[in-house]
Amino acid sequence: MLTRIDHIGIACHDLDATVAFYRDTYGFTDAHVEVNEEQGVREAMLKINETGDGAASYIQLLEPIRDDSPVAKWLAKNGEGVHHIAFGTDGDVQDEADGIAAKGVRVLYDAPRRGSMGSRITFLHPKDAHGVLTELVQKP
Ligand code: MC0
Repeated sequence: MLTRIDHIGIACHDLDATVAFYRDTYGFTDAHVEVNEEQGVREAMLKINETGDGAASYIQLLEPIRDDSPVAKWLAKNGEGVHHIAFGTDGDVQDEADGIAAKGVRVLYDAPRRGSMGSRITFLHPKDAHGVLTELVQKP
């Protein structure tokens, strides 16, 4: 079952400056930063709150590290802003994806890939989700 908004992904040109904006403007200070080579990003997860299932919600800031990465491509076309929404599942993310695929939505990966903080992730095609790139997340 999808139980929460795990994170909102926001594309940015300068990760450090954008983290500073979220820290100074909103007071979000709990930041986890990592590089995801496969996805072509350096990213920061800013924790917002704990949720009832013991997980949390995050703002995810994404800076491309390669010109051919999805985020670089998206930034070149749209500029900075909301890139995707991610729903968290309390079960197996592949089972969740299979159930959604059975409803006619394209799942972008054959098998889950590594996401932030050791999570297992997959994506749904934005053209099948009313224009929203949608990620499914299973916490480790
Ligand atoms: C592209 N489109 C989007 C979009 N990206 N629409 C809404 N939101 C987005 N983020 C639209 C384009 O405007 C275009 O529409 C159509 O989809 C095809 O886009 P494209 O520019 O030709 O790009 P493609 O087809 O090469 O790739 C799009 C696709 C790709 C969604 C398949 O971006 C992808 O594989 N994304 C999943 C991986 C990803 O985004 N990784 C970065 C976050 P028109 O109407 O112009 O044809 S990594 C992450 O988030 C990890 C670290 C984590 O959470 O742990």
